[in-house]
Amino acid sequence: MTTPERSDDCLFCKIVAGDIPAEIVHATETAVAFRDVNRQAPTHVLVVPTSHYENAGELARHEPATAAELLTVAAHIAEKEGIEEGYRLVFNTGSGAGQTVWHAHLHVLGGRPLTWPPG
Ligand code: DGP
Repeated sequence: MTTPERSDDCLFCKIVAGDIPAEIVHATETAVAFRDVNRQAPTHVLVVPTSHYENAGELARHEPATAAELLTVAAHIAEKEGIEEGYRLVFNTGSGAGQTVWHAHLHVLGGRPLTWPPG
């Protein structure tokens, strides 16, 4: 169920390709960061690989360097947004954890107090 190429019915592949508009905040060769439409914090950015894997585990197994790149981009976003003092990185993995889009993505959340445990 994982193909590195673009999946034609994948929302985030379409955003990466520019076929669906999104507020892109950063892009590298292997990752694209854009604002989440369903914002859960003043800063809520999604960092996605340009290649298509359905979750973070599959991405890490097939492209560990790209998985690491998502973290590097996330740290850059945190600095750019001025939230380095406290931000949260989340990979919802599987429907039981609330994953709704089946293209690996890292949530970068910050700009408000973040409680623990999460819901
Ligand atoms: P998750 O629940 O972890 O699979 O997160 C998917 C996120 O994707 C969710 O927070 C809302 C966001 N999202 C869904 N559709 C769109 C869209 O068309 N554009 C953008 N920018 N974000 C979207």
